[in-house]
Amino acid sequence: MTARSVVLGPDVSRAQSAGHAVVALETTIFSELGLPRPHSVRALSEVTAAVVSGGSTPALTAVVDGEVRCGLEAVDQDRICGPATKMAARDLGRAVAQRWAYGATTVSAAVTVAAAAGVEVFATGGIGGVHRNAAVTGDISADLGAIASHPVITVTAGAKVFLDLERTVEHLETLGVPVLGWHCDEFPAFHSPSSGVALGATVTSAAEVARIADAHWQLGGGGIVVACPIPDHAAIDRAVLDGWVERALTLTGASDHGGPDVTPAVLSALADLSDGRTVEANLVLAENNAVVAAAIAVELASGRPTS
Ligand code: PSU
Ligand code: MN
Repeated sequence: MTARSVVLGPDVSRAQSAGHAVVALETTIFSELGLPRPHSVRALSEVTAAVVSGGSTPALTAVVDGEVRCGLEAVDQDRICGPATKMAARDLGRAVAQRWAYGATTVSAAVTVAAAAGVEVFATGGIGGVHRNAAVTGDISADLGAIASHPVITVTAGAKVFLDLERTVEHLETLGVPVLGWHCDEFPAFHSPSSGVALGATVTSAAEVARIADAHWQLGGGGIVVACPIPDHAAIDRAVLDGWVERALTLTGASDHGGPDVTPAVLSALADLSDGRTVEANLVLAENNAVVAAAIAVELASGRPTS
C-alpha cells in the first residue's frame, strides 16, 4: 500500500508537514466490539486528549466509506463508538474494494495503516496474541505478524490475560520483534501489571525508546513493542482476575474454537463477571499507553528533519 492510498485527516496532515509528533490509534477498542457505551465515548475522548496533552496529534485509523483513513477528525463520534465490522490487516483491501461504510481497525490493521501513512508510533489497549488453546485451534492473532512487518512502535499494556502470554512473548521473539518493558522486566497482563513472563529488556525513558527504534530501523528492523504495565491504582488482583477469566472462557466456549469473535466475546463476559471493573481498568491503561506513546513520538520527531 502506498501513502497515496491512505487519506490523512487535516490535523495529521498539518502535523506531518510541520514535523510534529503523531500517534496512530486503533478503533476497534472504541467501537461496540471493544467497549460498551458510554465507556467507549469516554475512552475515545480520554485517549485522544492524552495524546494531545503529551504534545502529539492523535490519528484514529479506520475505513470510512471505502477509504482508508489516518485521522478521523471529520468523522462523528457516533460512528466511531457505534457498531463496527472488525478489520484485521488482511481485510483492508476488501473493505476498500467493497466500499465498506465503516470498518474498525484492530492492531494489525492499524499498524499497517500507520506505516503506509508514515506514522511511527501507535498506541492500543492490548495487542492480540497466542490463544491458550492455539495448539488445537491454531488461533494466533494477526497482530503479531503485522507488528513484525511494519516499522512502527506499538505501545501496549502487554496482552490480555486470557491469552497464553508466555507463548505470545515467545512468538514475538521468533518474529524478531524487540519487546521493551516500560519501567518493568515482565510482560504485563493487561488488567494486571505482572504475568511472570520475563522480558530481559527494560527501558526507562521515551528518549531511550527513540534511540533503540532509530538504531533498529537503520538496520532494516520492523516493529517494536513497548510493554507498559497498567498503573497500580487501576490494577486488578491476579487471583481474582484468573477466576473471572476461567469463567469467561467457559461461558463463551472460547476453549473450543478460534476466530475474530473470540476476543470481543471474552472481553464482554469479563466486563459482566467483574461488574465493570475490567472496563474501568481498560480505560485507565489505554489512556496511560497514549501518554507514553505521545512522549515517544515527541522524542522521535525531535530527531527528524522538518520538510
Ligand atoms: N484489547 C481490548 N479490546 C479490544 C482488542 C484488544 O481490550 O477490542 C482488539 C484489538 O483491536 C486487537 C484485537 O487488535 O482485539 C485482537 O483480536 P484477535 O484476537 O481476533 O486477533
Ligand atoms: Mn484470532
